[in-house]
Amino acid sequence: MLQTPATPLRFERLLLTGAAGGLGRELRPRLKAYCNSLRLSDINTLQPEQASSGEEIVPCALQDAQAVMKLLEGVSAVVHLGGVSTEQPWEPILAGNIMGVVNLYEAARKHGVGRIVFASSNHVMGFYRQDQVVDAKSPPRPDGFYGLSKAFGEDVAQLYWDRWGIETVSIRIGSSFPEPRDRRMLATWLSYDDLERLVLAALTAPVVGHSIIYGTSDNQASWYDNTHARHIGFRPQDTSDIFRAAVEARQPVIDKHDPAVIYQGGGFVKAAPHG
Ligand code: NAI
Ligand code: 15L
Repeated sequence: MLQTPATPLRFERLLLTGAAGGLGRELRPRLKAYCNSLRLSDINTLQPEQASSGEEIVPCALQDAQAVMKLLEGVSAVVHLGGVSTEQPWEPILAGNIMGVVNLYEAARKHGVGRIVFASSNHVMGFYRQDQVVDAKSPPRPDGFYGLSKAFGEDVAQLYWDRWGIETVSIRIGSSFPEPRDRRMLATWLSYDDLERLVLAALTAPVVGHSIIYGTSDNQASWYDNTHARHIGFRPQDTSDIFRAAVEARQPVIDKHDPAVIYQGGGFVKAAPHG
C-alpha cells in the first residue's frame, strides 16, 4: 500500500466492482484512502454486514440492468473490475462483460457519473507477436472471446465519451499478481503498488476523454508503448527485473514454436473458449 499523500484528492463516493476478486481485494483498502465512502460490489461472496467503517457493500450481477442502475446512484467515479477475467464460454462473457458493461455505462449516464476506470486487458492485443511493439492506436487483435469482450468494453467507453462526455481510462492490464509467474510475465507484470498508482492517476488526471493505457510496471523487457498515454501521468516504480533470475531458473527452456511463446497473449491464444 502506498503512503497516502498529505492532501489526497478525495472523492465523495467511489464504486469498486469486482470487489471480491483478486485485484478487488487488493484495491479495497487502498482506495479507501482516496474517498469518504467506498461502495463495494460483486456477484459473489460479499455480504453487506461485512462492510467496515467508510464502506458500503452492494451485491449485484452486472447483467441485471435494474440492479446496476441502483448501484450507480450517488457515485462520483467508478473503478470497474467486475466481470469474467479469463477465457470462458460465451454465455458468462456475454452476461458479465458485454451486457454488464453496457448496463454500467447506461447507469453512469443516467446518474451523471463523470469518470470510469475500466479494467481492460492485454488480451485485446493477444494475437500480436512478442517481437512487435503495440501502442494505444494499434488495431485490436483479441485472442479469444474474453479479449473480444474487453475490446467491446473499450468501444462502449469511446461511445459514451463521444456522445455523452463520460470520461474513461481503459487500462489494458498486463499480469497483476504478487510476482511474475513465468518468462512472459517478465514483460507483462504489474505490481500491486503500481496498479494503485495507475488507478489513482486514471481517476485524477485532469483531462482523459477516452484514453487507453497499458498497465505494466517498469519492466526492462516490454512490448508496450505508452507514448499516447503520457497525459495520464503514470510513472511505474516497480520492475519485474528483480525476479528475472528466479523466473529463468524455473523455466530455463522455452519452445519457440509454441503459440503461447510466440504471441503476446501467451496461453490465452490456445485456450478453448467452447470448453
Ligand atoms: P477476478 O476474476 O479475480 O475478479 C473478477 C470479479 O468479478 C470476481 O470477484 C467475480 O465474482 C466478479 N464477476 C464476474 N462476473 C460477474 C458478473 N456477471 N456480475 C458481477 N460481478 C462479476 O479477476 P481479477 O484478477 O481481480 O481482475 C480484475 C479485473 O481486471 C477483471 O476485469 C480482469 O479482466 C481485469 N484484468 C486482470 C488482470 C490480472 O492480471 N489480474 C490482467 C488483465 C485484466
Ligand atoms: C488477464 O486478462 C487475466 O485476467 C489474468 O488472470 C492474467 O491471466 C492476465 O490477463 C495475463 O495475461 O497474464
